[in-house]
Amino acid sequence: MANALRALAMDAVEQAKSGHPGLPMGAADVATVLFTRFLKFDATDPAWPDRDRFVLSAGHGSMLIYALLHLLGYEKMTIEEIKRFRQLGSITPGHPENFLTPGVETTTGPLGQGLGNAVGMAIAERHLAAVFGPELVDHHTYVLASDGDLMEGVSQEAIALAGHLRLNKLVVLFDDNGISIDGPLSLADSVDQMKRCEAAGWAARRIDGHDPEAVVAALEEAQSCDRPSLIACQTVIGFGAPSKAGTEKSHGSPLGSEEIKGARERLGWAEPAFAIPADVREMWRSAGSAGSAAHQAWSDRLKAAPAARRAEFERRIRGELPKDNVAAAVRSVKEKLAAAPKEVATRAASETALEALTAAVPEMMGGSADLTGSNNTRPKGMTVFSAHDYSGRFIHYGVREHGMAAAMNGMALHGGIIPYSGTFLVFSDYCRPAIRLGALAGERVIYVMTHDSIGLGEDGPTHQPIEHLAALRAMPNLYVFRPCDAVETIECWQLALEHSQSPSILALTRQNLPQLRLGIEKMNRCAAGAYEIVPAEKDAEVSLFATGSEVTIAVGAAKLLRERGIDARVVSVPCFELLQQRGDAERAGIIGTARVKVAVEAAVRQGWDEIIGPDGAFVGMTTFGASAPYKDLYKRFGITPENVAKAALSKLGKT
Ligand SMILES: Cc1ncc(C[n+]2csc(CCOP(=O)(O)OP(=O)(O)O)c2C)c(N)n1
Repeated sequence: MANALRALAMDAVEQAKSGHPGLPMGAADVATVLFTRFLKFDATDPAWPDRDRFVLSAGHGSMLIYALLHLLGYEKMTIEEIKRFRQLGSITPGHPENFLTPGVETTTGPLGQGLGNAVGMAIAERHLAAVFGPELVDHHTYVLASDGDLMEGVSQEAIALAGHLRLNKLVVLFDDNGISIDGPLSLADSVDQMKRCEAAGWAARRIDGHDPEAVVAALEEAQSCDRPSLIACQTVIGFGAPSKAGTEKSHGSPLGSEEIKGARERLGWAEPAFAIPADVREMWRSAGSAGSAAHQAWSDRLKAAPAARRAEFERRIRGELPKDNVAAAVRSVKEKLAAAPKEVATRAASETALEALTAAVPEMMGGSADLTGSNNTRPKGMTVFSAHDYSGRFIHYGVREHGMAAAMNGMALHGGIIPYSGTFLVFSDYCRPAIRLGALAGERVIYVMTHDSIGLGEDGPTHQPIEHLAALRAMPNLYVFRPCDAVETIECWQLALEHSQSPSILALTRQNLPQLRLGIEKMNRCAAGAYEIVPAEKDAEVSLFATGSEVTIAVGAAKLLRERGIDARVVSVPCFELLQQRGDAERAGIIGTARVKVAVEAAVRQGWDEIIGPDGAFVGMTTFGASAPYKDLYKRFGITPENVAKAALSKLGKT
């Protein structure tokens, strides 16, 4: 059965003239034992909520999972798809993509991310089991990780977090082949991975990854372990290839026809390319349907569950918001703000928003990378998710931004959870690889990123984001929100929750801001991405555009211009991406036709030209910031109402 995986991997890579045969050939025995003896799944329903999750963290070995899905009888994974490996429009892309291929749990390729995702999946499983009971949620998360996965820094964060939380249903099969692209691992690494995991509170053992009985014994032990498990499976990369096995030459390129011929002889595999003997196919197929009884038993338990619990479970798994609850929560926050306007930092406004929203949306799970008090992400009464209480909804991720972001992707992918968490905006750099994969894979993950400009003040330039808004706005399928006051904050939160196929970032201030939106407005004005927050008196000569804390500055500038007899309007731009999605006419209407356009944002200009044009004036940052009280910094860098007014006047030729 394992040789069938090897043959398909060799043949598909050869046909595509690119790909990685080494890992699938080396890990074939381990994967065969896992999928035929342990993994709980049903090939006829890849989305069954209580299936075990399998994460191929070493995504370059994608042919392993495609061959498995094909042989197990996943309907969409036909032999034609295997033959179209890496071709346009196939469901067999170079690296696995969960949104393309039923049976693929997560998008992997950037090493280490899959392991981080798996920790999030294991968190989601424990939490949902605590909430809905083991009769509805009780499954394992298995990972196949390579040397590269374990060398990446994010793996340390993921391993430490999993050990601390005692995620005992997480099992990592380490493809311990001692080879990476440059050659033997000894060129670059001498870490004892077992000791590393043990130090983090895991169980670890080493086995011969080509001995099926050893794999069985290790997996049995892992299943009853009270800690996460690492099974270091010693394997030979490219197993079976006569001259390339055990070397980096089998890692990432086709073996070539001679080598494949030799491998077929060594493995005793007489079939032509892409052919599987009927008896082997039959054995794989029966493994593929073995889970149907467990699936049926689970469906019966779900049917027998009290109606309300069942409905709630199904709603959460569908990823459907309790819309009325959300609307009522947003309304109540807005009503309170209308009755008693608040001058608060948007991070504090976000806490108020979260108090209402997390009460209305029980699937929201919060957290922070050790900045809970600064990010304001833990609403009153939200209990902590810990090894002692998995029903808690707040995760202390520790100082592990990357691991946190990767885990949140896994929680969202698992289903039934809407993860959000916090750090400083400047540390979005530490999360970026995971944010990118979340955006690519279309996951609803919400980042509260506070201390969003020089407005954070005294902590200085290391902590002051400058290029981050532009860099994040450059990423496809990511919504970057920068609300200007408490009302915009609750509106942006609502939008982030409603975008079920995209991650969102809320960039929030440390410093207090006045409430600009007064009175009661039912409409979510931020939904347009930008809107006129201060209209022109008659005919605007100047349009001022701003986001977040700088909207107040723009409003001040508009006032100064009026004192000079110049009619100016102010447009708040809480979300570039939503503005871009408007139709041309609507967008043009929002941007307006004033002769002069000026934008103000305490960040770099990049990206603003699409609103103000190359002739527009920009007041913002061109250098790193500095350490000082924030009011001094705004003056030092010239981000003031006076300077904005001056920039407009200069464009009008009225200095
Ligand atoms: C973050 C990241 N860096 C670099 C790569 C490119 N890359 C792909 S596989 C690999 C290492 C291969 O070694 P190993 O992980 O041991 O896999 P094996 O050779 O055993 O298949 C590298 C550097 C990547 N996919 N992700």
